[in-house]
Amino acid sequence: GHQGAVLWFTGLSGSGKSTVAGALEQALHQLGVSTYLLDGDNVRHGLCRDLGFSDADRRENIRRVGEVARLMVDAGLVVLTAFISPHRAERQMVRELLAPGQFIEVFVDTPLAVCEARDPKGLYKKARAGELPDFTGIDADYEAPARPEIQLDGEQLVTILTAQLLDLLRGRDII
Ligand code: GGZ
Repeated sequence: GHQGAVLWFTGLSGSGKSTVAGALEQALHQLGVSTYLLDGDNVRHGLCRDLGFSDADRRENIRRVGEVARLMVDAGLVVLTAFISPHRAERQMVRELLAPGQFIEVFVDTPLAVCEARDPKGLYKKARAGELPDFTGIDADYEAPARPEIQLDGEQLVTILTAQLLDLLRGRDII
């Protein structure tokens, strides 16, 4: 059957969260599944436009996204979120907002050196130059998930990662 759930992507900037979530969303649409993708592009310019990147602001960012995701799950959507969400406590907070089985933590595991080599927006370069303080992986921490529902090798092809996620969703009766 179909049931709502949140796929909570977490990983470094440049790890591939948004790319993989976007590809999964396309695949789900082809299967007729209703989805919504929440990411920095549609959240940090609106709902969370008052927030920056201090620990407190990141925490509030994740709290709001979690609450919105919960409302969308109640509406029956498969919600995909792509936020660094660097702290275990905040991811746990969102997990506890949802019913058991509705929170699927997706760790996009890409080594910092690979993310930094990709540097699609030049942000790592700026951070290394001291022009972007509190940058995750450089001078702000990232706490890798200890027991994510799934851990993806961020150096694999997006099509392979998408297939792994579809298998997981089928196995859990979400699609
Ligand atoms: C990390 C930052 C920072 C700092 C701006 N640290 O690669 P991007 O550009 O597109 O994704 C990053 C995004 C992170 O926002 P999130 O809402 O996902 O962060 S959190 O979950 O921690 O609240 C990056 C950009 O914003 N960015 N400054 N200092 N990433």
